[in-house]
Amino acid sequence: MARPRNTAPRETRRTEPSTGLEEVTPEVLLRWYSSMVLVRTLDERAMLLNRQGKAAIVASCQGHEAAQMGALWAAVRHAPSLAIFPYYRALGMAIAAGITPTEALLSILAKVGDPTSGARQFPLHGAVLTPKLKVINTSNVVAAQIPHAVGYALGCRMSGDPTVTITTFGDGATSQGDWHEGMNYAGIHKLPVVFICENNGYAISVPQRKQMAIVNVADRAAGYGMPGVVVDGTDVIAVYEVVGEAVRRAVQGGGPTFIEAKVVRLLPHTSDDDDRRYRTSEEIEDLKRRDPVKKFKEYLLEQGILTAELDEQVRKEAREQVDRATAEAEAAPFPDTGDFYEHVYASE
Ligand SMILES: Cc1ncc(C[n+]2csc(CCOP(=O)(O)OP(=O)(O)O)c2C)c(N)n1
Repeated sequence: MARPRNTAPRETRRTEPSTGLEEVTPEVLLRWYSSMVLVRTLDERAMLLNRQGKAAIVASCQGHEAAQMGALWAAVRHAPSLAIFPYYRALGMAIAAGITPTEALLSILAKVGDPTSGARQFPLHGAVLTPKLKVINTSNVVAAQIPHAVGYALGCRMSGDPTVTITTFGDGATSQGDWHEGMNYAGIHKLPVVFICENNGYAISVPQRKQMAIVNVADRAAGYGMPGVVVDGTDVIAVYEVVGEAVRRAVQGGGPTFIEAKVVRLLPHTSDDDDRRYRTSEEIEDLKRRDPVKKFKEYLLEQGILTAELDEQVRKEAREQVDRATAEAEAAPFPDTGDFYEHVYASE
């Protein structure tokens, strides 16, 4: 695990330029850990609800938590305002953006109260607005959100809006024309966009080596005139650092950055997929060694920030919170078929 730079002695810290990490205290690290445990518990519950026939489809984010949450925490901290265009595997990002576990489960179960699409779309797809953060569109169409994000950033530039735009996607999305077009345009116009590739090594069953002849997707960024940064996406502190740097660069007019966060996909592609057909159990066991929640726990234990007792308490609270959210979401009604056309056409 990367160490927060603020662990440096006080004298060194004062002479260094701001890393934006000064406020990452042990308390903050513990809060991050609790949030990551909550997302893991919620994701496991969503998969369970799918197996009970209650959630139609789940695209698990297990293994992507550090990349999604570390990125958003850094971006919220460093951007005056944010616009986000994520992809479908984004439960961690949604919770970091302020969606509650109950709201997430209302969306996953397609119930009344889903704040993203009113239960009309794939879970957690749609716009969510808070004063500092706008989730404009979550895309299920691979890479479609990338030109949208770039166009949005251009609109902000033209209207003098200092918003930084972030878009996230998988490695497979970088095989799509939309990605290349978006990257190219952002590079030419030096737009304030941070492109975050959550590279889990697979596009459903297609391994990276069958998608591209390079090891690091980030190598492609040079072709679009922007920095390409590789980061261990299972290390929340490392992600926080590189995304913070990219956001500050965007804010200062330095243009776009491409970040490749190397993550692990601990579960099948979605609840509809059977990865035993293309991954060995040895490979999955190996990936578990890079489980971001487990790694962060080990780091915090090692640093004396977390204890076994505190960890048990964090997990108990997460279970209780997810149990309450499940009960609330299960008790909520399904939308009335009579309002099927609402939110499609403007009402008078
Ligand atoms: C334009 C388009 N083509 C195909 C699909 C079907 N599809 C859904 S997810 C996916 C793989 C995407 O893989 P990647 O971008 O690596 O993201 P990951 O799911 O691995 O996180 C494909 C091909 C789609 N949704 N949209």
